[in-house]
Amino acid sequence: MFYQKPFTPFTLLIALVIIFISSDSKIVAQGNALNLDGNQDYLTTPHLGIELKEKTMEAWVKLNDINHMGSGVVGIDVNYSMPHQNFDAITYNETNNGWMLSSEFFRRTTVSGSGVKETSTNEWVHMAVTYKDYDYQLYRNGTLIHQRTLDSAFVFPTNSNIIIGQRHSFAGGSDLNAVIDEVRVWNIARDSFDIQSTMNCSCSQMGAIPSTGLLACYTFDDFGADPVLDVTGNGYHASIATDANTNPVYVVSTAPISTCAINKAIPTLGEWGIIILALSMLTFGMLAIRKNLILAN
Ligand SMILES: [Ca+2]
Ligand SMILES: [Ca+2]
Repeated sequence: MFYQKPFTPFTLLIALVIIFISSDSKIVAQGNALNLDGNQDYLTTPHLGIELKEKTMEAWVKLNDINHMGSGVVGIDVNYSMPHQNFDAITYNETNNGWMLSSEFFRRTTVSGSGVKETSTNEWVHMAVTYKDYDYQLYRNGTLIHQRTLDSAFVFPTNSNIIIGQRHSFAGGSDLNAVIDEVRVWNIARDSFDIQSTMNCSCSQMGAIPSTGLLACYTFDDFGADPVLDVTGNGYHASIATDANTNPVYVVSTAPISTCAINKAIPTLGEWGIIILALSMLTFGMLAIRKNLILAN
């Protein structure tokens, strides 16, 4: 007589494998962020060692002072002797117009009309900027708030470095008064989809952030570390500047960085192993059922 269990161990295994493979979200542990006090709190990296023209810089920021003027979040800086210093940076309020792009002598400085200002010290915002030749784009929370197409992109020389929490390294570079997290620098100009799709992701989540073009990423999850680890493996660890007052403080991050979609189009080697194992067990199971049916008849 024909008999088949509605739910065999083999179908259970297959169901588990399918759930595992199709799952596109993984929980990221609550990480840390860095609180900068607006007074000599900033970080710098070793020289990039490559020329940098196209680029993307992004970070989560929670301002401690929404009226602070001219502070830099993240930038690229090369400090020859003046007047040859060059920098590009995401800054807040240098001209009292909220978020903007700053540069040496305002050469590539740009802001949208009256600008976009923050109204709360309790709100995390994601800021991103992309630089292509004659195309600079500034995003707030993944939304384009300003585009400028008047200027060529500056080619930063190999002895440039990443600067975090300061507009520029030369004297007078206003220091950031904010909590920051998940700071990234790319040597490509990312598009809006790419920025939106990864802004809530962390470099600490394996596979969540594309590695192509990613120069440096700081999660600040290496609690207390100085220099702050560049988790890409490219070695651009960010040293905390010597501070004559209160140093930057690591804090538990409340930035909206948690679960994240991961492209599962290509299974990993381990996943291929599980698939092959499951298919083998399924085949043996089918054969066993078939054998039982033959014997039963
Ligand atoms: Ca973090
Ligand atoms: Ca300080």
